[in-house]
Amino acid sequence: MTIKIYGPTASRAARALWIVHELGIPYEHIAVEMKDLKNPDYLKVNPNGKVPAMVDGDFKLFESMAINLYLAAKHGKDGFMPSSLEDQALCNQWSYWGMTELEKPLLTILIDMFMTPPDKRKPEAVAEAQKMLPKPLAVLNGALEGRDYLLGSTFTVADLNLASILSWAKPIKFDFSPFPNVNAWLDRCLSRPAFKAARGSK
Ligand SMILES: N[C@@H](CCC(=O)N[C@@H](CS)C(=O)NCC(=O)O)C(=O)O
Repeated sequence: MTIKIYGPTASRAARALWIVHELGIPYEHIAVEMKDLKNPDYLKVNPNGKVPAMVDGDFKLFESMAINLYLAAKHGKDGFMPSSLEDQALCNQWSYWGMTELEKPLLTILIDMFMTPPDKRKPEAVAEAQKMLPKPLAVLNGALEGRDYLLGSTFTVADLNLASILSWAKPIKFDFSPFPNVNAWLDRCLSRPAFKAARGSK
């Protein structure tokens, strides 16, 4: 049965859309609008009233990273979901790390820049968010030293998940010059045809 991905392309659903393109699996995109997320019908899909959500037959899943790790485990080949327990744990590590260390400050800046009327913007909150980014980015820059991807030479779900979060650094024009390895890795990930194809979805 075709899996269903819920959520507009301009939301965290973009992550799930990227992975279905990357894996080449058939899917149905239900671009439920943000205004409809608390409707009873959608709450049956995700009781949080948030996107993305995924339905695979009778199985329902929410949380973007969990959806992607599930799809990678189910459909990944050629090392996209690595086979060793240790490497799988590293995929979890980078996925959770991106969510806890990077997502909030990036989103704070993105929302302030693009979704907040000028008179409601909060420069102090943005400055605070900017200050939170260099430390984890230095860690990531170190982890990428001498390698193309997080686990070595193969693009894995760890790269996809983390790059999907860091893709928000592009519209905010974050200055990556102190983090050249991150800059090169992010460009490498975001130049993948599947990333571009996913953005063409509704
Ligand atoms: N941790 C969740 C966050 C989900 C989330 O907050 N999604 C936003 C859209 S990007 C949403 O649905 N917002 C609607 C709301 O909070 O009411 C995930 O990664 O899936």
